[in-house]
Amino acid sequence: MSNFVDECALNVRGGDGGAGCVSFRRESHTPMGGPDGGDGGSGGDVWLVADHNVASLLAFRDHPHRRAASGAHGSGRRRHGSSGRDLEVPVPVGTVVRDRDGVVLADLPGHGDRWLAASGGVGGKGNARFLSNRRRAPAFAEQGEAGEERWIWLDLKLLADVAIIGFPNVGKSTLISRISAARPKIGDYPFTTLEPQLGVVRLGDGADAFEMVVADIPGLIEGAAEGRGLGHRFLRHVERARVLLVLCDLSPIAAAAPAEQYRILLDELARYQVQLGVEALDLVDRPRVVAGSRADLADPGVLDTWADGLEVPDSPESQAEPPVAVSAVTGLGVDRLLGELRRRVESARAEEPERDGFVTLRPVPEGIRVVRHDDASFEVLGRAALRAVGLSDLTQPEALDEARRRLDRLGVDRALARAGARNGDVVRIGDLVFTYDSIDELDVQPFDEAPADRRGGAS
Ligand SMILES: Nc1nc2c(ncn2[C@@H]2O[C@H](COP(=O)(O)OP(=O)(O)OP(=O)(O)O)[C@@H](O)[C@H]2O)c(=O)[nH]1
Ligand SMILES: [Mg+2]
Repeated sequence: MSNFVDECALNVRGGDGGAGCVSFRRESHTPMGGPDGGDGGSGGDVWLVADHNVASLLAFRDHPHRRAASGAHGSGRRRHGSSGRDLEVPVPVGTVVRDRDGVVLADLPGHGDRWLAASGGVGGKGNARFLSNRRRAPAFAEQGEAGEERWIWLDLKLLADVAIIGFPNVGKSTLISRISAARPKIGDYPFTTLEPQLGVVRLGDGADAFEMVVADIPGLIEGAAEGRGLGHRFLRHVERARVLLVLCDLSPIAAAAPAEQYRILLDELARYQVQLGVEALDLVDRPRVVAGSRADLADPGVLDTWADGLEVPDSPESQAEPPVAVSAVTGLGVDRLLGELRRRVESARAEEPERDGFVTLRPVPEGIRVVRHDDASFEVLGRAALRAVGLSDLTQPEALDEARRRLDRLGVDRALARAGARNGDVVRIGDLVFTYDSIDELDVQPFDEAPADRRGGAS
């Protein structure tokens, strides 16, 4: 099985918050001391971090779950539980994150870019926090909030300065192995390269030093759009290249004349662009450099004339320099080609807008949401609502009183009414189940309008 994985699903889960503690001070001279239960620690967050040492999404193929550590529970004497450690998940540079519906949540194009994939739960408050004038001995604490959990879909689109495209067997891999430290497999047969390879090309030194990342993409053939050859599977890795290097085989054994190869390759790029239906994608207008490969094998006549035939309708003026004939074996033309690529990459980089705010983010809304189930029961969803009822012992009148007040503050009553709940309907919030009219009866209404005699709760 291939070791290059460019799509995967990942399940991320933040650590759970630790529970708050119920405890009362005990000292020899104060047998019935005040509450001193400490808070639970918060759970760790899960972060995706772009890392140029990670080449593909392989690590997630067989192990798609990542979970951060949970917070520790609080304990007596107001000792707070420690927080769970954050988990940093390294992903390749160029990873795009989507949700179930394909909506882009984040894009991590630079080494070190970070995105919060799942937040840890908040730790519960200990009973010491619930001490008030009217509540002298709170015998409940808050539970820790569960960590956020979700599936996300990762999609790798390599970020290269230059992507080499060409027919199979034209010498793409031989070229990248000549100009960089990359060592892809080279073979005298089509489709030797089955997955994209990146190589770093270093030019000049001192103040003139320059680096560019070049991608060797599996060969393309006519009809790739209809799935021939390796199809369009790898063109996604061309999408974000700054410059395209179109390599046409000049050798007598080439599958087609150089100009014909060029035409077919551009045609495939155009079809790919149409298939994606993304107008913003400008593959056909992307700066490109055309080069002839295996020039040492070419007939002298071909060498003189091959570039004349590169007339392509609607072609942009991006091909200002005459195409270069190169041989990756003898080195002919390679320096000139690299100089040309460098110029193009430098000007493409210079034209790019400064990156600020590299990720697009759609945070999960904090509020509450009411859904109506098929059995006519209602469920209140949302972190805030779950947190409101996350108390250690809801059979306690005091705890229930606290939960009620919190739900009221969140506007749960109004939200239920708006959703069409009527007296007698069953409502669920996390583990708490009650009937709608009982909310009213239990006095969930704006706090300051509550009758004074009920305000004191059960104490
Ligand atoms: N004489 C000569 N042979 C070359 C040159 N470049 C590549 N070759 C040979 O051409 C064959 C194909 O080379 P590759 O680099 O594997 O070609 P490729 O374009 O990567 O092929 P795929 O990965 O199959 O798409 C190999 O036998 C190479 O040795 C060259 O400049 N001159
Ligand atoms: Mg190859």
